[in-house]
Amino acid sequence: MIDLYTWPTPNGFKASIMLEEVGLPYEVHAIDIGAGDQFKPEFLKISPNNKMPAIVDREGPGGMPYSLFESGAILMYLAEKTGRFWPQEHPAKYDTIQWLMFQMGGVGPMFGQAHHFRVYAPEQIAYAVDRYTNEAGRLYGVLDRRLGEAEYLAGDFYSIADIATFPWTRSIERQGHALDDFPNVKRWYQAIDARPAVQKGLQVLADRRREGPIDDKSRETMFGATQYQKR
Ligand SMILES: N[C@@H](CCC(=O)N[C@@H](CS)C(=O)NCC(=O)O)C(=O)O
Repeated sequence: MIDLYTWPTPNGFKASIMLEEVGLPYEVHAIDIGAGDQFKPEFLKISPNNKMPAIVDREGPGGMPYSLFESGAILMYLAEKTGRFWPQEHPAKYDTIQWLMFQMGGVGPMFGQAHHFRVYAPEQIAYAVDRYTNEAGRLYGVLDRRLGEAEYLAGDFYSIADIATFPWTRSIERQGHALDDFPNVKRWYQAIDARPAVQKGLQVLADRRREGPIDDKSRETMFGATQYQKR
């Protein structure tokens, strides 16, 4: 049994989609990041960077409980545990890793900043909005060129690199772009969106997702004094 600590955000959906894809039993624990659950001492023990998702595998290596934070590491762990979605032979192994790292180091942080300055920031700062909207567009261009030469990011197989990237592309309008401008990304997006396990993973805590502008309490918790107090 896997304990999944999550919230309905792109990073959270990576883990819930993967758990649905591999078919491991899991129990969901909501970490309401607007309410400050990520700062609770019991959560910080498994996720010291106060971010979700995190997992605890009750039957980890050696039969002992094992906890893990960082969505990319969680995907690799679950892939290795089940032998799914991460081929171990060369070159497929590192073809997968390079696109997973591209997501973790590029797509996630840059799209996240685009969301921040376009949607969450209390004031519109033109330089920041332009910078991250442009960077998101550049990264969509990289994805589109890659998906013009390969069916999936790592090659002709669906992998943890796709599972990591897909949830972020669901919010393309929030990043200031449109799928119609990236036809190869659109083709890939529609294929992944049609997978039943993906749809089930996207249902995890979906009823708790808040649409619309962020409220002041959540903004303070995530981007104000609560986030930056010394712990
Ligand atoms: N690199 C991390 C990023 C996770 C992350 O940014 N999680 C956000 C929500 S999507 C979070 O937990 N934010 C709470 C906070 O910063 O206080 C991963 O991929 O797991």
